[in-house]
Amino acid sequence: MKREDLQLYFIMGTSNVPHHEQSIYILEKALQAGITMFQFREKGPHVLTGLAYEQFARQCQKRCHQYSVPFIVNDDVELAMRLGADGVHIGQDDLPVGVARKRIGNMILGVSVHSQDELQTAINHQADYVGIGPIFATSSKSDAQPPCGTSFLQQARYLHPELPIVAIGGINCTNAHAVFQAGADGIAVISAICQSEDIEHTVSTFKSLCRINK
Ligand code: 3NM
Repeated sequence: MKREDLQLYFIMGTSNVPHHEQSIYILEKALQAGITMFQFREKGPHVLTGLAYEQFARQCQKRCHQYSVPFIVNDDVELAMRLGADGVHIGQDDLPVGVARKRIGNMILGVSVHSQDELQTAINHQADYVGIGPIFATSSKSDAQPPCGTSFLQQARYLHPELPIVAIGGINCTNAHAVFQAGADGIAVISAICQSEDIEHTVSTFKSLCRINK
């Protein structure tokens, strides 16, 4: 994985859009506009299951391949293996980092961390990147922790200058600069893109903020 792949990391599942049929259209628009990584995250109320779940994942993966954008699966290691995904992202409530690393071999492994201990464990098991958040308040994750601001992000960057870090949670075009200034390589967003009225404009604004701060 290239560190630059984290620059604009789009996360989506069917519950993040008003109508399921819009999901692929939104992903397509976001890919055209220049997102650099994608995470398939089918969580929340009324999620797809069984065959529909897997078919939707495959549709997303196919679009990502067309744009050479890494396709990452949230949490579901078995699905990631079946599909031959580019990687897996796990949180602290999912399977342990060491177990995930063993199962997926050298696929990309991303881990959400909220403390120095969690960060060190992720590094010890060769996480390819870590996610830090929620930086700001978010309504896209019902069990999100309270917003943590940028101080842990800054600390992580200071202690690990070479570690790929993506910031997440409540990030939009207005506050993204603070996150880049704090040392993030990129931002991970759901609602900023899913609820955007002009995805092309949103994506280009985020990407220009990222360049300014490099
Ligand atoms: N994980 P939005 S916050 C999926 O803190 C996710 O680990 C978080 O959505 C974490 O960009 C979050 O709409 C939701 O705030 C991000």
